[in-house]
Amino acid sequence: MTSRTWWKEAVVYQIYPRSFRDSDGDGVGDLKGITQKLDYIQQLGLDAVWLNPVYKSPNDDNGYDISDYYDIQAEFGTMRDFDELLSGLHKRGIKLIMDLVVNHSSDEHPWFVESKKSKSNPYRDFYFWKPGKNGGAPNNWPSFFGGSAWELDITTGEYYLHLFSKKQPDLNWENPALRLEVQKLMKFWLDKGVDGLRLDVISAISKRTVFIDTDTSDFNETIRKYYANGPRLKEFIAEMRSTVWDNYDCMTVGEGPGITPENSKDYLDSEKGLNMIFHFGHMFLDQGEGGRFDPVSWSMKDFKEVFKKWDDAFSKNGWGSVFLGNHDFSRMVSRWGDDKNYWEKSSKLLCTLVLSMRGTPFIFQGDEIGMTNIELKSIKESADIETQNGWREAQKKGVPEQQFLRTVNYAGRDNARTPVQWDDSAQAGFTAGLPWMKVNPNKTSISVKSQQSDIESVLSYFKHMIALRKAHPLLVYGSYLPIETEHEKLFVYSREWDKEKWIIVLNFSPENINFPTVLLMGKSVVMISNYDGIIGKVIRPWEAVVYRVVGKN
Ligand code: TEU
Repeated sequence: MTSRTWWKEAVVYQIYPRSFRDSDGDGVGDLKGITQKLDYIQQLGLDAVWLNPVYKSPNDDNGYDISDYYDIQAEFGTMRDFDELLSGLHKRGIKLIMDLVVNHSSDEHPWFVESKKSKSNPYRDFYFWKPGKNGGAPNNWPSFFGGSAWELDITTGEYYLHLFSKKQPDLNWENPALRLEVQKLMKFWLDKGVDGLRLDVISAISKRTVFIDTDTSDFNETIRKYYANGPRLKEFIAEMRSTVWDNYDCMTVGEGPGITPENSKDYLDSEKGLNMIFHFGHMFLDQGEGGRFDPVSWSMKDFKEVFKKWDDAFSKNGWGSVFLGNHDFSRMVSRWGDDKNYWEKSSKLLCTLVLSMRGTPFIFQGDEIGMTNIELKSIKESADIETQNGWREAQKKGVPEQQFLRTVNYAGRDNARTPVQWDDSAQAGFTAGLPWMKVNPNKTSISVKSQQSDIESVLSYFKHMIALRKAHPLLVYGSYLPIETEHEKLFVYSREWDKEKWIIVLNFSPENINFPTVLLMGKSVVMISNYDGIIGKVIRPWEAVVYRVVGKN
């Protein structure tokens, strides 16, 4: 029986501060804006907040390019505002998980400013510098954000590695001096009382320093084989654990492309590893060879298989996290549900899945009210480096803007970054100024205000589902067993714990599906459902039901 801990029982709410709430009218969300909404966050019934980066940054990648790990980005506020937010969360019994980006820094960080000055600079080896080859980059590695993963710096005539944007140079973890700096900055935030760390791209911190060419055109395969899971990864994680994390009651969750069910144990050693990881198996199901902007169709068969494979991996070793959306992906109801014809039912169904699975649920801001994708009318409206660079690459291949825009409106990260819709006013109650990113016009029908007092709303359902999970450890610690059904779109699984058995039935389709009553050999009680009344012979379009089996007929 797995040991009981707060971060296994917690439901975590992800806040992308830029888009959560603006308190000073500059159009950008800020820390005070979050503090002003702490009662709302508490009323959701949450236990922790994961805060995307708020450190000083030129915002090339909206804060994932850090230029000062010890100070707050001016547009988000001050360190005093941060301390006030942390205190406000703790007063409400809510923990804070900070986003730590240490696979790379900003090119405006003093370390890099020094490093690029000369080959003999003391900070030169804080980053990876290589001479070119055959008049070009040292190898053929592509960046996540299009183009080469190497940038020539004319000062010293060498190239530096950047797996992401060229303003995000990769830090050289082979250098013990760099690792010591990372330990120091982690201690700084943990000493302030931060309760956990989400480690950005942790899978890539150990580089294969021979930097041989990738032998595949499949980007996700290149990640797995060349960027992630390097030779010293376990050693670096173990070192952070022993020098920092073990001295605090802190939770650590690792994020990173390239983590698989097979290699997840390398990240989750109970003595020397992370507490948990995000798995992306389902999040890349619709990505073809070219990655995000090369969408392919996905199947519920594969979707269910991913959850089974990952639960198997975590049941043997470690603990998982469950999410269907975050700041890097389309809104979950638009991607996995039906935001046109079954918006309310499918929003509630997806919320049921996330909160009834084994693993710590991470809910992205706005998903609790069923926020949807946004339709950009032109690429210029995108505020995401990944999309802007993707368009640059698409143009080289002659892809028409409207065609690329359709892909962006399906898969782009802007979808998740529109301002939270608090009400139906001009800027949805997000800001009194002009928002950094346009508000979704459907704020007139989808907002906190329009749902807060409606017992049938997505928001109310979300709160009920959280309360159900909090009241029943079975949903946290129970076993997970998928149940085969005749219909591919029917996702059915059981959770069992301490002689109690629940069955969760999710219809991922707009059809009525004959309900396999064989599943419920015994009597059952409906614990929650997104429809009124239960027919029992048919599972209705996008119907979600959580049954508690109460014994034989
Ligand atoms: O993302 C890393 C990652 O997992 C990528 O696959 C991610 O989905 C990204 O959108 C590229 O496709 C983390 C952060 O979550 C992301 O916001 C940052 O842009 C990235 O690292 C670089 O710090």
